[in-house]
Amino acid sequence: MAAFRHISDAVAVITLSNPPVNALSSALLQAVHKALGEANEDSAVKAIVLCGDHGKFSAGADIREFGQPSKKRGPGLLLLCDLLEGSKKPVVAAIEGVALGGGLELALGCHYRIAHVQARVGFPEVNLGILPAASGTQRLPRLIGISPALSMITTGKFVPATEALKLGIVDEVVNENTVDKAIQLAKKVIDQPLGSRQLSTLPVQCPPNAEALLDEALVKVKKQFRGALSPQACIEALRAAVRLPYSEGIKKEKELFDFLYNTDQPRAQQYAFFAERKVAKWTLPSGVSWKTASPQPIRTAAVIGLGTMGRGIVTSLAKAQIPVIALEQDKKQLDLGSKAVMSLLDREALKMKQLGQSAAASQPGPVQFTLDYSKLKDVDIVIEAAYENMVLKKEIFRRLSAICKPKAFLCTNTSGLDIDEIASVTDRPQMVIGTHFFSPAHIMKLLEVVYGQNTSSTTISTAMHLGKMLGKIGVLVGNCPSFVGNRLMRLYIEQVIFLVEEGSKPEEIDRALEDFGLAMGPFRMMDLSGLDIGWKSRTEIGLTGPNLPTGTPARQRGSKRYSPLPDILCEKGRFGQKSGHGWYKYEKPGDRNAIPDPWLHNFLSEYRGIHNLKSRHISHDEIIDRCLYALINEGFKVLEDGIASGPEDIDVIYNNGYGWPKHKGGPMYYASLVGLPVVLTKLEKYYEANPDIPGLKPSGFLKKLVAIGNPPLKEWQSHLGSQSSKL
Ligand code: HSC
Ligand code: NAD
Repeated sequence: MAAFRHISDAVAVITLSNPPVNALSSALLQAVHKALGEANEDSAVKAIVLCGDHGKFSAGADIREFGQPSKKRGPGLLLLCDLLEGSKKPVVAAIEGVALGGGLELALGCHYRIAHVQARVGFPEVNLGILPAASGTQRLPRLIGISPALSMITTGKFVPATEALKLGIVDEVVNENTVDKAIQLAKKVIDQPLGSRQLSTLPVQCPPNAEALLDEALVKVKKQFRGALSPQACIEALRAAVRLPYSEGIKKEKELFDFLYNTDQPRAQQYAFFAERKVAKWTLPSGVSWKTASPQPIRTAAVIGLGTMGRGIVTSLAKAQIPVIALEQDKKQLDLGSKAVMSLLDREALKMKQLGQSAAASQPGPVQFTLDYSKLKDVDIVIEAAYENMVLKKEIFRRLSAICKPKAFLCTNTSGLDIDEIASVTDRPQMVIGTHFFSPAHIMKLLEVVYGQNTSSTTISTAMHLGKMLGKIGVLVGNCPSFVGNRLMRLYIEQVIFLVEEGSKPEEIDRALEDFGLAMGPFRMMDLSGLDIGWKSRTEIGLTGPNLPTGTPARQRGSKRYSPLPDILCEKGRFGQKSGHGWYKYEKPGDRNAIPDPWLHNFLSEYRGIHNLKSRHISHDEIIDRCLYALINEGFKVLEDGIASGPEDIDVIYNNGYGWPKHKGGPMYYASLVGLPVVLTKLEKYYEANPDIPGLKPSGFLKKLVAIGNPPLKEWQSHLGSQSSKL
């Protein structure tokens, strides 16, 4: 690792080099500091270019060094930014690939910036629970104004070079060798005055309503990222830029950084960052892994079924410029589905345009709509998204097996049916896999990739690679009813409904869990996805409806407690948003604003009367503990069963598919933070009070971890021993 110096016609080129992303480790900062000092001392050098190796400028501070004692660090990043700006010789940043976080701060310290057309810049610190803390919050608004700086710093979005040019972040965008262009510019500006290029000396460009803008942004982030501190701190740092001179603003930036750093949130968010990278490196219990398996190319795809999920999956494939054939069962559904897809694609193209993407990059892949299965004979992959019904899915897979070319991969978007049973009707069970998208499929980042007992490593690798092509985070999981995400969710939903039976109102439970940070409370979520879906599948498996054995107590199935509440709501036509009422009421069907419903409150009182249930006050803490610990307990059972390969996998699934707040790391991380002995004690207490709810019975693995002294999360898997994978 080095920042080597190379002189080209009076221009010193300092290259950041720390593969793979030139993260600004202390060693690299030290090397740059030294090279800059030498360049400034050397009378043959008249100008300096700062660039990055491996086609990237820099992805910012080395996140792996966070939390290490600061005395180990050499010269700080802030000092380096100041030294660059203070250099008497013009410094030009040549930005290729990315200039993110501290990388962009370094570039803002330079006097000029040139970017390659495919480069992206941004301040993603907010996603790591911190803020740009090496002058980013003070220099950026001095360059581009408070409003765009506010948007960039609070969202962490990556800005493409062309947009960065429009905003004034870079001086020039080039299509050819960026370093050569930067050298040319550096030569041109030798001996020119640098005053106007030293951002720290400039006033902040701010409109008269700047304070109001900041107040408005604060309200927005408090609502959108409930409980997350870094977006609020970013706004306060920008407020300091508006109100204070640069030197004072810098002090405030540091104060806010120190404040955030002393909370749990940065560690949780940085854990989530590395967990997302870890899940890409999958390994099967057999030892086969991402390193040894290679993906097959996916040039064309087909999607079966254009309902809620199929539409989003087609859009996602087309957005990734993969040509798609979309197939429906009849003309009416095909017309409905094709209209919906075209409108989604139009919206996506508009979004891309607004983000500054070129027309070519915003152009989706072609979509062909058909009723004819024979059209699928040459596609590389098929994703089935028809109704959740095993008989139907088997019928479709039999047909696909007969029609598709032998090398075509066959995927199902089932939410939890047995992948092996589906694969068993095909001529290629090794090429069958679950690709479980989340709704809306063109937006949600998560893709659960479910492998069956015959699924080959090439198929896994191809499905994981497809996820990457679609901009998703693929997590490989084993095959069991409901896989990982929905398996845990079932226990959580069960608790919230039992809590309503015991005395809570749906809106109280939603508020408690939303205050905790979840994107949406469980009752609003059930109303949004439709209560009838779960009702239909419970009826199909004989938990409700005409096939239920006579004499079954209403609130019991076998020896387990059962709540018929959602079934009764469905019998009354209360399916959620789509019917205008469910757990809440809505102004009209399809409306999104959930209004607490006095009818439901009366109905709940009557229901409790009928079933002799005594209503009691349930505290906010009990709501959180019972719902979350039931979910976490199932997480330990999933690990015990070898269905997920580590707690990080479960956390990535919850962070990206179920609206878990990233500043709390994920459910398993949260359990480690609370302490496993606390989780166990609470579960034991709730299970003792509710012995007919098996979901509250503490998992053996959780007990084992507590018995061996509550080891840190990264060591959990090593204690599984012979309990490991049963697949
Ligand atoms: C920061 O800059 C704070 C500053 O404001 C300074 C604060 C100063 C404090 C002063 C105190 C007063 N560090 O994602 P990939 C690794 S905060 C270390 O798979 P891609 C990654 O783990 C930073 N490692 O590749 C992986 O390693 P593995 C703000 C980093 O092509 C490998 O690189 N910057 C790293 O899909 C490849 O990564 C960010 O938040 C880093 N900064 O995406 C940017 N960045 O192979 C975070 C990456 O061992 N990075 N790695 O698994 C990204 O968004 C993506 O990695 C990229 C590349 C878009 C750069
Ligand atoms: P949906 O009812 O909205 O759509 C299903 C579509 O499949 C309908 O348009 C129907 O006409 C079509 N179809 C049925 N039989 C067909 C056949 N033989 N050939 C071609 N098309 C056929 O269902 P959905 O919500 O999109 O769910 C689809 C699948 O995705 C299910 O397996 C479901 O469990 C799963 N899933 C759903 C969600 C969700 O939130 N809705 C999330 C993840 C996974």
